[in-house]
This record gives sequence, C-alpha cells and structure tokens, in this order.
Amino acid sequence: MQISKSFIEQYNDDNLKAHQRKLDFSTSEIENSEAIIKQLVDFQIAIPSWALGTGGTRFGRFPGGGEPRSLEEKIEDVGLLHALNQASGAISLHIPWDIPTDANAIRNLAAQHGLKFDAVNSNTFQDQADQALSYKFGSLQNVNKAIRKQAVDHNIEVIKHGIELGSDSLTVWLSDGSCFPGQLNFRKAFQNTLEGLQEIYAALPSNWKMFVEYKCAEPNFYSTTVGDWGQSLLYASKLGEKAYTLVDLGHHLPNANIEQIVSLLLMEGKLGGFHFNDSKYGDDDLTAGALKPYQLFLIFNELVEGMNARNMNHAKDLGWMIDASHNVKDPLEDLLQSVEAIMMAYAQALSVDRQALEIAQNENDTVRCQEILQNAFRTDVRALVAEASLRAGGALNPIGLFRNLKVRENLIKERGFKTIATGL
Ligand SMILES: [Mn+2]
Repeated sequence: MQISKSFIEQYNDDNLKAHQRKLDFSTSEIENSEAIIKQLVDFQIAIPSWALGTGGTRFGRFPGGGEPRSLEEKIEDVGLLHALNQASGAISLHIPWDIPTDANAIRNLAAQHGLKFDAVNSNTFQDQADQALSYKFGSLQNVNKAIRKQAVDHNIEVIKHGIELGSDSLTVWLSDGSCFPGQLNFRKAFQNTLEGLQEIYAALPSNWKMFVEYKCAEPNFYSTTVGDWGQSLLYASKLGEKAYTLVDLGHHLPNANIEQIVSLLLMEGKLGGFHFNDSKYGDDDLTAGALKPYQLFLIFNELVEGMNARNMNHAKDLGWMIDASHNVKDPLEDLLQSVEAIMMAYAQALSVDRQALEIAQNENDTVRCQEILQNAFRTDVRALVAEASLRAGGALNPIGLFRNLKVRENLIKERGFKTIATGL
C-alpha cells in the first residue's frame, strides 16, 4: 500500500483551521518556536525492522494480521510511517532476520520511500537453524575459541551487509553472561569479549561507528558481560575512537538515573546512540513515552545541553533508534506513537530557557531550577510537532490519517491475515 500525497493534503486541509489555532497559542507561549519547528523537521528516528510485526512475549504471540512477510514489505511499512510523519526516514536491520538477497534492489526500494539504513544489528543471542556451534553459554565470552570465532565472523558478515546497503554503524548487543555464581570467570569473560570486539572493530570501514549496547539482566540473571554503561564505556574506550556506548532505556536497573548517564557519556564523547522504549519493570519494550514522559524529557534535556556544549549536529551525530515491540497494539500505530513522544520530548527540551537555568543553578535556586524544567515539560508542544510534519509533507495527525485510510485493513487485504514478520 502507498499513501498518495493528495490524501495527505486533503486530510491536512480538513484539519488546518483547528491546527492553526493551537499553533498560534503555542508560538505565543514558546519564544523560540520557529527554530524548534525547523529542528524537528530535520530530526529523524530509525525504525527497527523487528518491530513491524506484533511483538512476542515468552508466553505467546498474537499477530494482528497484515504483517510484513519479507524485507521488501518491512521497508514498505517503514515507508508508510515516514509518509505519515516525515520523521521515520531510516530503518535499522537485524541480521539474520533480514538478510537482503539483492542489496541493490533493497537500497533502491528504500530510496524510493525516502529511507536510509541506520545501524545494522548482529545476533549472537539465538542459534540459527544452519549454525554449526551453539551460543548457549555465550558468544564472544565463550570459553570455546571456535564459538567465539563464529560470533566474530557473524558480526563481520553483518558489517558486509551494512556496507552494501549504505549503513555506517554496527550495533552489538550481547546476551552473554551467567545465570549462577561460579559459572563464569568474570575477568576471562571480559577479556574474551574484548578480544572478539577488537577483531570486529578491525573490520569496520573507516567512516563507521560501533555501538556497544549494555543491559543489566536477561536472559542471564546473575551476571551480564556488558551489564551497564561502565562496562560498555570500558570496552568502547579500549576499542578506540570509532566505538561508542549505546543506551537502551529499558536496560537499566530500576530507578537508574539515565539522564545523568547520558550527560557523562556525552561529556566523554562516547555516547553513540539510543534505543528508545519505555518500561515499568524491566526491559518491557513498551511505547516510548507511554509511562514516563517526564523521564524522556529529562533525558532529552541532557542530550540537548550536552550536544550543544560539544557543537554537535542533533540530527546526525547520534544514532536515534526505537527498540520497542509488543503484543497488544497495531505495531505501526505503536511506532507512530513512539516517534511522536520522542519528538515532543525533544521539542520540550529545545524550549528550556538554558540561560535562566544556568543562572538559577549558579545561585543554588533549586525551586527556580525545577520551575524552569517543569514549565518546559508542561507546555503543550504538540502543535509544533504537527507543524513540523505538515511542513515536511506529512500528516497533521499521523495516527488519525492511518485510521482514516484504514491502512491496517488494506495491509490485511494485500498480505493476508495469517502473516508473521521475522523478529522477536
Ligand atoms: Mn536495544
């Protein structure tokens, strides 16, 4: 299914008056609203190829119909999202779930939808059907050298696919760790992992980045070999200037101060990118901003402050990706909600009066500091996000138009009801 420009224009025309009223109010409230809208237009969030089907839980999977059956259809789905919001102009692929058989054709198809390829992801947390050796006891950390080599070779293979598609970064998330005390020699596990990462790093093209993603627990529940930002930073520092830490919002122990982690990683020039999602208990992978929008705002507040301090390009210098997927929503609507929540948090962070905040901080005026941040968070920026979408050629309300056009019903007609996308 393709969404024609005329449908979008018609929809926007029908809703323009109401939008203009809200926008007038927002721009009267927010001093730098014109600059914010321009930054929102440039800001793009990559969609993970594994989030386009209904997400699995350990207990079951309940597909909603019309899921993409191939990489081509996944790209088509991300194209639909991008047509609706003009803010999802990239796709992040997972190998081996999405191996392109004809890289040129895939690249062309993506370009037709205005999509680029963001970080490619390797997978050594599952055994594949044709795989010689098992990752049951870890991949890069494994006591068996042949298994470590298999994992290194896989990552190098993923880099090759990425090069063919025009990607310029590799995300490595390892599930390596241990479930019981005594199972693992922590030091040897670290050294083996570092050696493996070094071999992978050596295979990176000069313009590439490597993102080392950490996670506190799951599937291992006693130790994780890249368990927190300290360990990730240790690997990234030892690897070299192309290696960075990747922050997944769901990968921390409860109540971790993620905004402080982000601030310090940025200070060290070692923050590579993000996996956005939300959670209440663990790595719940719920829609970004669905539970803790204030935390999302506080993270963006540190991001904007830290990126500005280092003169970074907000849109290009970090990898912005969603990593969310679950059972009960239409996956495309879910992704539209995530992107909108991220855009709102970014817009609110851009609207913070930084000069006033600095003065208040220097005067130890705690009350004023809180007032400044919460004023930004409590100001409605939805009209700015809608205006950015409108100016870029997207819909004023992407989910509204998605439902209006009966996109899911059309996809079910095209693809059938019983389709299951590859992924978790
Ligand atoms: Mn992740």
